[in-house]
Amino acid sequence: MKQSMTFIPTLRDVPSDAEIKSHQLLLRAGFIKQVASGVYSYLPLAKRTLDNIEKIIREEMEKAGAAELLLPALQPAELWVESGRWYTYGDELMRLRDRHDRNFALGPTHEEVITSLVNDAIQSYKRLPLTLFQIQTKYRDEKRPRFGLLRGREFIMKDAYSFHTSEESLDEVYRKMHQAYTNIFRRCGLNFRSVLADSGAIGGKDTQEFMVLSEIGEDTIAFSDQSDYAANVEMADVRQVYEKPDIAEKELKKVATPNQKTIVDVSAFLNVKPSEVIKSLVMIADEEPVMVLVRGNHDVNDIKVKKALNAKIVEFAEEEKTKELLNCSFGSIGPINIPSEMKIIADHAVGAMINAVCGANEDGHHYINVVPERDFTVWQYADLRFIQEGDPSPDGKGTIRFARGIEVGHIFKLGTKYSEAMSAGFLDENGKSHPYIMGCYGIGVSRTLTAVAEQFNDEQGLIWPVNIAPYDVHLIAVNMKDSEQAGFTEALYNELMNEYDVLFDDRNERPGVKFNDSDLIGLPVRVTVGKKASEGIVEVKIRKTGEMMEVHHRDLLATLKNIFKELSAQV
Ligand code: 9G3
Repeated sequence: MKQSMTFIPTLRDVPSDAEIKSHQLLLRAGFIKQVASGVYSYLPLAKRTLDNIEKIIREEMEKAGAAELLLPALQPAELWVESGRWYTYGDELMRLRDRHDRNFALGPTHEEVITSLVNDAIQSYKRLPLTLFQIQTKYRDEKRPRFGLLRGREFIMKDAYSFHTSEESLDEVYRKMHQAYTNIFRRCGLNFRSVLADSGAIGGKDTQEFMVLSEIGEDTIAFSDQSDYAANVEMADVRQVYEKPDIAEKELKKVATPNQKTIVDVSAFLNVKPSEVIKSLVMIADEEPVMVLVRGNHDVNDIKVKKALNAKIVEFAEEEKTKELLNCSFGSIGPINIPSEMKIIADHAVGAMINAVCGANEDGHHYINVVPERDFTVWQYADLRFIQEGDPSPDGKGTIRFARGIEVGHIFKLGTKYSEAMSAGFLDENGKSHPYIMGCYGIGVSRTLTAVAEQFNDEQGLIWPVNIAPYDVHLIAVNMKDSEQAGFTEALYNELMNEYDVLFDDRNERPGVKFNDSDLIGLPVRVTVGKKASEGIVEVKIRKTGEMMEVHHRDLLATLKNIFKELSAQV
């Protein structure tokens, strides 16, 4: 493609509203253009890059036995009413009415559509398992779209859905999908980890997220420094054995702690460590108030509280609710002498505390020398805290470290959540009907593009991995006005095109502009035709390493072959 023919509106300045490197560079390199908050145009370079990512995805989906289809973005509300999600999803679900005033949603995901489609067509167990996928635009009205394509309101997702008669069959497809995702992200050149995750609102049990390690990632990953254990921090189990200190129990005492609210204040005021203070919170679990206790140096993990209580909804109580229940403010809450209907659940670490401090449910007062099970009774001990850096890894190997990650993929064992909600299922060999057992598997395709841009760039611009770069070679004529150079480059262009995707910068621009744009766009290899054209010599530059070499054009194809062989071997 000649650059004078295509559309690559590069920018010299960094757009002010772009906070992260990938967003800045994709805008400056003329890959994307914002149309509205969280809504972007993919310009020719981004479109080609997306196509390359999608090509890899299709190949791996094919290998995993998934058949591609394309579902509508425009989804009738009836399907969402049937699954019950029309009323549970709020502003994030983009809704509209057609000319007959019928309700529709712009699809944020397609469980309803695909389950209804399969149910209408597949009744017999003989037709299962079945795995279908699409690559399609999704719509989610994010409250705070940001970071360019990373969190957009319109984005491209590959979403796959599998239908099974048994858990074993689901396990097999789930494993194949995990392998397919591993292949996809490796072939895209990404540095990623698959981590244990929380299935969130959509339910189901095992789920794993594929995280691209990045400082600007929205998720925190807890991983072991001596094994392949990795989990979204919300999900990481804490498997720590706490030893009760071998000290005598002291007599419980109430002390004045005027204006001491936080754990730090109270522990400083009473001259104890935060880990010797019991942090008490009131949470509302399915409308019931529950007192939750963790050590002062730990944090309550609400996902774990929800699991421990087997509750549907768990929220932190507002301060006025706490005042209503315990007649005190947040800083003075404690488990001693609370209303009998309020259960106490505590993290395992609390069970090993002796002579601890806790709130006295009286503003400005705390108890000291508190002993659990002497001064208050815990209804249930459980793992209720967030894992912390330095904790032992739950698999017993090594120590936990944290990293930030960008979620680019997420695979779920859904079970029968949707098929039951939508009475969708199959008849077994005895003609008995069962709900489908399902899995679903997503990849953020446009998010993957931006994650690659985030991981691979330098001061000069983007550095595209060889498998997904929009073009292989950037061919640059330094001076198109010099007829010998122009002619030589045209000939080279026609020769290279047979072997590579070539972007030919044939513009009448100053050399500096051409080289800056080339470094910004970040194609794997640049071939420059300059003063030595008369000797048949061109300059070859490898974008990733900056390595430059002069090559006679008769050796050029062989040189490029070696370079691309080397770049591909590094994937
Ligand atoms: C909604 C809205 C936003 C949503 C959902 C529904 C996320 C929703 C979870 C999933 C699960 C999987 C298939 C591909 C892989 C991910 N945000 N999710 O269900 F109505 Cl507004 O999408 N779906």
